Amino acid sequence: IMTIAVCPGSFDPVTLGHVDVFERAARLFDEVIACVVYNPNKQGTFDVAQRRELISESVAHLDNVRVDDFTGLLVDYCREQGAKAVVKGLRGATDYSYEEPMAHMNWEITGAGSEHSVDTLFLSGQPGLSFVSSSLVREVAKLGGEVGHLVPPAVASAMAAKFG
Ligand code: COD
Repeated sequence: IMTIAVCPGSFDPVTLGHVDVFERAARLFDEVIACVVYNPNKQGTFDVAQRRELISESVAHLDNVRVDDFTGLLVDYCREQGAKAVVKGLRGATDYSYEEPMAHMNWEITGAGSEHSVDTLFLSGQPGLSFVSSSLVREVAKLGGEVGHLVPPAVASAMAAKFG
């Protein structure tokens, strides 16, 4: 049986912190889906198609990672894809306090151990990237700071094109 994991996020834009999580999940599962989960009422900085494209370019070296997008309840998407696991990166205790109730909720509403239960696995992010978030990277880039070493090359180019 093929093991499938979903790595969900806003990825606006994808950073090297996210790519580290995709790479590590790709070692553990047969197939990994990097899924842009978006809110149709929120515009975001990059549109969904561009976020997907930037992820695709950043995971071109990983042949068992594919890219998708979704709006709605994450566990519905997982069931649709046959994924029993959500994999997320943790940058520390603050991420954990935000993620823990979602992990429990997703487990509970999928039947807490039933055939379709969705579990959440946390990977501890690389300490050297623990300060990296999409929002800070955007802010620094917008204000003219150098973030090229914190994002994949495709993202650095896209931000240069967008913010000048
Ligand atoms: N190192 C390690 N991990 C990192 C790093 C880093 N430097 N940066 C980010 N991460 C992790 C984050 O902790 C997060 O887990 C993931 O990468 C994605 O990050 P973001 O910022 O792109 O995405 P978020 O946090 O905005 O995504 C939230 C979701 C869209 C996944 C969440 O809101 C969701 O599941 N929504 C769907 C609706 C739903 O089902 N709601 C009910 C939930 S119980």
